[in-house]
Amino acid sequence: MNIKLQILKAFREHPEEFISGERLSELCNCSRTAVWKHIEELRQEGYQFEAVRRSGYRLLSAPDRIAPEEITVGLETDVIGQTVYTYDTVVSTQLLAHEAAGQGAGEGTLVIAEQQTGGKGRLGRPWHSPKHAGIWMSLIVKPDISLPRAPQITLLTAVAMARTIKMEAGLEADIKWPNDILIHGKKVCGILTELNAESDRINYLIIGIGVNVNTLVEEYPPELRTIATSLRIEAGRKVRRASLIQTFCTEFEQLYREYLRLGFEPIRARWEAYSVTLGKQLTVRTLNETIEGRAVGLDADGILIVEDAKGVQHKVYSADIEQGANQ
Ligand code: BT5
Repeated sequence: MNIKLQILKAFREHPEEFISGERLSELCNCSRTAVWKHIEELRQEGYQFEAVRRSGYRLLSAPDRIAPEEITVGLETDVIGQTVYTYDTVVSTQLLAHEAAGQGAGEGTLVIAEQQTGGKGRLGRPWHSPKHAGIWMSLIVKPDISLPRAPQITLLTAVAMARTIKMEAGLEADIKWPNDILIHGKKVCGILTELNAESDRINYLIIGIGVNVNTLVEEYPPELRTIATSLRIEAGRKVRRASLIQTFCTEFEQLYREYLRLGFEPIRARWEAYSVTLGKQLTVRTLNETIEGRAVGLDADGILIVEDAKGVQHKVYSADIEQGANQ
């Protein structure tokens, strides 16, 4: 661990406390001059310290930066998010994550950017990813599951994010099948799961997650203003992106472990509790057909079951849905 990381770790482990220069130099195994130099560098990066003679330094505030040290220091996971690649401006974190996975990046690796110029949704739709406003990240996972089970990972991710939003912003989020997280009916987060597989085995999955964190209404293009929202708009305050990412990693890891041990059933029950799709009258548009019917549940594999007016049940693997009222 480099000196800067060790200094930040020391402050994270002793929040509110003064730590002397001498103690820091012992903890980091470096000279007091080196400590001073790194504290000055951290100040340049936006960290604020109070320095008091004889007492030492105290961390007052950290910038809302997407930097590896902000995410890995204090991260309470074993695997998820322990390796992080951060970028300023990229086309899409999905492309970089595919590249990283192809070069052997391990399970739990996160690729995050401050801005995407070609952020993408499903079916090549654009994903608006303005600078510093949100979390645009791709998570690499390598579950030992068969190909048809891949969509379950999207549902699991949505549950982890809904829980995270409650913990970090105090907001109740709803999940609209399959990949939208909504607050008061507007989209705050979208998930795009892509995979690399051979015959029936998955090599890796790239879970792309976009969260509108601190975006203001006027920062959305006109066509998104009525359908998109952000945590800041809903909570009436800014939300720290780095801690949201940390909480997400913890929640995801916990659910993912449970899923690998016990299968989809416990995830399904949780997903259903957040769902605003079940029980609704839907128009379902797949690549081949349009079905009108009511969402009656997820089957054991996580596939949406839609019952039409004749009582015929349809399995919906992948589609866009329009939701009506409860029936
Ligand atoms: C999604 O697609 O919701 C998946 C979005 C995944 C984005 C992440 S960000 C990190 C990673 N890197 C990427 O390049 N992508 C992933 P879909 O269900 O197809 O929704 C796309 C639709 O949502 C668009 O057609 C717009 O109507 C709307 N939309 C675009 N940007 C939005 C935003 N920032 N907030 C809310 N809605 C948005």
